[in-house]
Amino acid sequence: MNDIAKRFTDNPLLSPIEVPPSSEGLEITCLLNPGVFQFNNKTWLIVRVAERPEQKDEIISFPILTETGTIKIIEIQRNDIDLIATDARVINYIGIDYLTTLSHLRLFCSDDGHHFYEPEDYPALVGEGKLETFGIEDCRVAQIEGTYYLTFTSVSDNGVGVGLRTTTDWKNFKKHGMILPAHNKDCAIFEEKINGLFYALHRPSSVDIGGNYIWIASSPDGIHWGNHHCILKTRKGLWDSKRIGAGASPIKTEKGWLEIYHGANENHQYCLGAFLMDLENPAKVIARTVQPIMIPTAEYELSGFFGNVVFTNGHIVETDGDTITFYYGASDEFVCGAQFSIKEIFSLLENI
Ligand code: MAN
Repeated sequence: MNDIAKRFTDNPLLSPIEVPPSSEGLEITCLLNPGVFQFNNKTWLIVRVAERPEQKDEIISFPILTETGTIKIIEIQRNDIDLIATDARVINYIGIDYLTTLSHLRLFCSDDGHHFYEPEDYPALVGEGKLETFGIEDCRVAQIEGTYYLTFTSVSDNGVGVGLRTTTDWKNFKKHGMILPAHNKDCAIFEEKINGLFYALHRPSSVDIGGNYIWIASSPDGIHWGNHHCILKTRKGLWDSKRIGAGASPIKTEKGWLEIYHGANENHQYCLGAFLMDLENPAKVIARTVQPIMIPTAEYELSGFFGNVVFTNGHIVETDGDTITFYYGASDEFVCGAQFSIKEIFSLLENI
């Protein structure tokens, strides 16, 4: 492999075919982009489960949630002149954008970090209300002073924003609504306060002026965010030329806060890179990798629901202080695992 990720030999760890759908009439199309945390001496994944009805030749069909939480199936003839369906992930019909699948979040746990199963009595998290009718996606988990903060993408016809729920036991959740409004996603909260404040990376997008850049914000309570700064931009001609977004919570090292992020180019190839923020003032980026540290290369990364994608939003730092075990979505269809060495990432960081 032409990168520094050491992929698990038993990848993919989870495939859609191994898991039961949430309701009759739906099938799981993708299992992807898990948030990762440790709880009760186990490794847990909060996996994005994307579903839709079995597809027929002449009709595209997909589920959406009503405001009261029931599932409604929308069906559109493939030859309808008002349909634009060029991306597997989204369609446009009579001027309105929809997702082709509806996502919820489901918990899996493991004793060895390789074999994951769905534990009994832990609820799935589903979209709720007007701002989540197209589902919830790509959850990051930050553990701060005994509370888990779940930041995820909330999608509806109003736009794409960042939702927050908190929990201490993974059975009861407090809903804080949308903390960063549309268009915003890829929100990763730091797992430690800095000078008494919470910090988070996030990714607002601008349609015209600006771009898909990584920003930082701070907050007195983890819920209300302000003091926004744009800290990292896309780079013309490189692998991260079109859009970038934070992965999981930054990792505290002696040299600074280390963040693994995803970047996409004009061909929608998603790779991973890293950057380093100042320990005291994380709005200051000190260094960044020039080449990707992970490139879609394995068969399961190259072809699937949306091929040529590696996307991570969850990891664990092992007790050796150097190994990052991370989990990632491969081709938007499978959950996989791999490892990085922090030392090796540092050897590729270049000061900026
Ligand atoms: C976007 C999101 C992710 C997805 C990538 C690649 O960033 O929808 O969930 O994994 O695109 O398709």
